[in-house]
Amino acid sequence: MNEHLEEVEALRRRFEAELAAGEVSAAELLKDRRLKDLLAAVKAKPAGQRRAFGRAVNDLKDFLTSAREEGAGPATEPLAYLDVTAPFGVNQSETAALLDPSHGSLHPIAKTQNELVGIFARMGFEAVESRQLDNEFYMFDSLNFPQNHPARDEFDTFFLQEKDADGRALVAPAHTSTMQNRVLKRLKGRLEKGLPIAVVVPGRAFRNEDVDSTHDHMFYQLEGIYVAEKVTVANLIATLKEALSAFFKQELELKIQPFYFPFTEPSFEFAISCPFCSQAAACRVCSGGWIELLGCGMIHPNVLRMADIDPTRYNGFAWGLGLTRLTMIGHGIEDIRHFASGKLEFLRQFKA
Ligand code: FA5
Repeated sequence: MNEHLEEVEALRRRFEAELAAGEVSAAELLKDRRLKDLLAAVKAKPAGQRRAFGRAVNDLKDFLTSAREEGAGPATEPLAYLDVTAPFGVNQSETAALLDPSHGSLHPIAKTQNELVGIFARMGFEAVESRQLDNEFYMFDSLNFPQNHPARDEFDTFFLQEKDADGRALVAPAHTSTMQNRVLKRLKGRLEKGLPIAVVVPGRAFRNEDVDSTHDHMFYQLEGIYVAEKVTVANLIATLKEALSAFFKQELELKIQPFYFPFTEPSFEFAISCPFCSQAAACRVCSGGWIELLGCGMIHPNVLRMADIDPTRYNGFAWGLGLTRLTMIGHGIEDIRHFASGKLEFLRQFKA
């Protein structure tokens, strides 16, 4: 046996030993530098030796190829993973180390939401859940945003690459107003029976915002929708004043400023008188005694038409209130980023 054939034999013994020890996989051995050199050397062999040498090297390669197909080498079981939804057992923990519920508490935003939904329920509003994925019809078209109108940009909307079954772009809703068309369509039968549509919609909103102490890219809103016959701006003001005074447990004043939303006409921004000071210049919560809290207005006739409601017969109002901001005001929280920080020292402050 010539010296090169001996080398092939030696290499084969090394490979067999390494595979048996489970140190390395056949796939890795196929990339072995020495094996590559031997394969490359076949052509350069003198004619008399080339056949035997070529067969030996290729046999070695075939041996590794079939070992790879059989899965030789280190065990290839999937990596152990942690099932975060399983309290015990699956994750090899001993017993269920569940914390006593008294250790936990509702998130402060959940408390604000529950409280407000309760206040509005007592005023005759039912609650409907919002969505975390929507499309551009509900985000813009159903809300009277003209095509290519700059007002679309003001909502800093996140667009997904995927489209829905009708080819419409999917969006992360930038406000809870995306629910208006659904609610109006679903409940318009009530109007014929002489009943109002009175609904609140709590939910998450997402915006491509620069995050700072008062702006997050995910925050909570509470939408309100009221439609009946002969509804006036006075009804809108009275409803919100009553609800917010009940929330802060004191009589509040409202400051009403004109604003623009494509889906309401007229549109307003409401500020509430600061519940913590009497217009003190140095109050940590307000500026000059007022806190801007929500956008609102009388529902635009086109929004009613999009839901097949006759705007010459029915009208109404809608609002979008910042639940996250309301929670900050209610608890004197100075930075919006605390809410999603997951820090226990922050959350424990709100244990009832
Ligand atoms: C709206 O979102 C309108 N959809 C409100 C509306 C509804 C008007 C129905 C008319 C009829 P605006 O962008 O102003 O409007 O947001 C409403 C409230 O959400 C703000 O007053 C504020 O309290 C809160 N908010 C807005 N952006 C953020 C943010 N980045 N972080 C935290 N809260 C925010």
